[in-house]
Amino acid sequence: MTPPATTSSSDATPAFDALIGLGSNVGDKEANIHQAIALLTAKGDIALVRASRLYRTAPWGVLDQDWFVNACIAVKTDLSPQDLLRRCLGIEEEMKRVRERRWGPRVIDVDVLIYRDAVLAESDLVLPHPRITERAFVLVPLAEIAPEAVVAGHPLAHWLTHLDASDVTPL
Ligand code: PH2
Ligand code: MG
Ligand code: MG
Repeated sequence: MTPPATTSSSDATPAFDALIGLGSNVGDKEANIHQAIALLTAKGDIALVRASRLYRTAPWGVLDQDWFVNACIAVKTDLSPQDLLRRCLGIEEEMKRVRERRWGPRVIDVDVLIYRDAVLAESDLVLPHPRITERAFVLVPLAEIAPEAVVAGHPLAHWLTHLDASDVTPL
């Protein structure tokens, strides 16, 4: 097993095993994010290390839908990437997510973004998540909790300088 990802000793950021992204644009968006985090950590095998603020974000990809609330969390877990993915999808199911349109409206989306140093390209799980560097709604909350995490050869803070993040604002 690879060791947990770590951040620099120059700040107080604790070590984590995985970084997870959360999004909602249906119903009580803020409550949905909080509920998903509570469900994710309820069994005791996923521990919350750090949570970003909640952000109001403009829709990306499919533009004719309501604005989103997005957040990211850092967790400690011994679950494998696949087991962690299954838990994330299980929470979406429990919260009655309906999949109609790719990138369309959803009560909750829970994505495994980074798992330790894992580089995976499985049919249902690509790590690091392939679109992190293109999406300000992911990058801004993620860089808040793990600015030195490396994606595609550069720390998140680097990618942030390449994106317009003006439509991602803390709630
Ligand atoms: N998720 C998508 C597509 N577009 N836009 C925002 N602002 N936030 C999201 O979480 C989001 C999106 C597909 O995962
Ligand atoms: Mg998803
Ligand atoms: Mg997603």
